[in-house]
Formats: sequence, C-alpha cells, structure tokens
Amino acid sequence: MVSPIEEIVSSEQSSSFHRDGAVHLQGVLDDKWVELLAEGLDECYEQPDGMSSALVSSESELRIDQFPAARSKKLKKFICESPLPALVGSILNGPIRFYMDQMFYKPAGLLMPTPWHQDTSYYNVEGHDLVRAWISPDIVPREASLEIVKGSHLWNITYRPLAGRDPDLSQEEHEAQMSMAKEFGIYERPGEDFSYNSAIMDKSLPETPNIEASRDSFDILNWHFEPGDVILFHGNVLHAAQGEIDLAYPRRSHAIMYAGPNIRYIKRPGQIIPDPIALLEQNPQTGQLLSEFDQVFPLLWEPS
Ligand SMILES: O=C(O)CCC(=O)C(=O)O
Repeated sequence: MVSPIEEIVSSEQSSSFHRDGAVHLQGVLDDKWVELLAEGLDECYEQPDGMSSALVSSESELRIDQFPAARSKKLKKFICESPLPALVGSILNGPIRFYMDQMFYKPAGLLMPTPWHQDTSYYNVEGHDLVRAWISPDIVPREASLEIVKGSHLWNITYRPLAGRDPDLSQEEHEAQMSMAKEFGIYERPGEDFSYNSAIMDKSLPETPNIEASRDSFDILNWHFEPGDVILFHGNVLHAAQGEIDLAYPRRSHAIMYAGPNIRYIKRPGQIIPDPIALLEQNPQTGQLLSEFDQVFPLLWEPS
C-alpha cells in the first residue's frame, strides 16, 4: 500500500532535490501546522533570549535566533510531530534526526537581504545527509523567499562562513572594524550569549563567492512561497534571500536542520553556531556519528 508521504513526495521531486540541491513542496502542511508555526515564531520574536542576535542597517533588520525550539514547545512540536521528518526521510530514504533550528524574522517594511552562504561550515557536523527545511507561515514573494545556486551542493567545497573574527587582527582592531561597520553599513547586534562575530574565522577555507555581484553567471532557483509549502534544501547548497522589497507584514521563517544516517560530528576550527549544551556534556569527538548521541539528536522518523 502507498503511504500518504510517498504520495506527496514524488520520485521526480526526490530526484530534483538530489540533482538541484533543493525542492519546493507545495501545500504539504495543513492549516493546523501553519498556525502552530506562526504562534511559535511570534512568541520567540516577542521574547528574545541570549541566543537572539540581529543584522541591522538604518532601514531594516534581520533577527536570527539560534535554537528557538529549545524555549518554544510549539516549535518543538512542529519540528518533531509535523509531517516534516517524514518528508525529509522520504527524500533521504533513511532514519531522520533533529540537529538544530533557527528563526529568521524580517519585520514588515523594507526587507533585509540574507547574504549568499553555505550552512555546512557554520556547524560542527559533516556528511552528505544534511537537509534543511525552510518554512514560513506567510506568503513570501519570489523576491523575498529562499533561493539557491542549482547544483552547488555537489561542488565538494566547504566555504568560509561570512562572519567571525579575523585571526590576523588584534581584539582592538576587530572591535574597531565592528564599530566602523556600525557607522557605515550593516552591523551585528549581538545577543547576550551569542554573536556571529565572536568565533575565530578559519582562513584556510575559501571565501564564499560573491554571487550577488554576478547573478547572471549562476543558475539560480527561487520560488514563490505560500503557507503550507516547504522548501527542502541540502546542507551544502549556496543559498540566500533577496531583500530591498517592501512587505506590509513580517516575513517570518523557521529553518530546521535534519540529519540522515551519515552525519558525523567534526570539531571545526572556525565553528560559528555553538554545539547544543546537552552535546557538550557528552564530550563529543570528531568522527562520531550523531546516532551515538541519541538523547541530544532524537530519532524522529525511519523507513518502515
Ligand atoms: O530565511 C532566510 O532569509 C535565510 C535562511 C537561511 O539562510 C538558512 O536557512 O540557512
């Protein structure tokens, strides 16, 4: 018998994910899940914690919260009990664990763009089975929703994160650079317990290409997004979201990292996003599979 999940993720969609590095699944979440997501994102936005930081300019702002589901039962339920783990599992055809989540919240008005980047090197994990689910409870026009460089998950390159402290600068020089950014452009408003710029930059990694400067040279995929849709994208794919457009309502999004069977812990010299606290207590070593930390990265779905 064909299960409902197999009916909603076709083999063509699964192939698109593996070929392009992302797939847009339309109308796969019902209103109950969309409402729960909206409530969870709003409660986190209204009550920032130490892991809430922001990119700020004179005209716009992008709030990014690390691990929002750790303080929102609604987001935790959405991550674990919605159809998402099964959708990801049917794409990877293997057991699925929850790795971590983030909130990207752009207030109404002129939207701040999200710069082109690759997620892999921000985290202490490596492997091919890393899938991000990007979901918004809002209508997100193509000009403001997620976009990717088609096929870039297969380039076999780990790019340097966009943030971090240049190890060739002293702490004073770094702070002077941060203050200059504040005066002249976009700067970071750090959280009490987290800042994108406090990690040490790993300069051995190649710089992320400036895709925005030559968009025509790249094969870019983007989608108009409706509530109920889900975009799944590969952990290694280059992605961004355009800005500079006016929206009459906030563009709220939740990005959840799910891990398949072949994801291993790796201690990165330039790690930006901290490990979950529960993982640190287990003294993880480079090379260990995430499945060895069953309590921290719970198994949410496996093929029958
Ligand atoms: O929602 C956005 O603007 C960006 C999302 C993103 O960069 C991510 O999920 O890694």
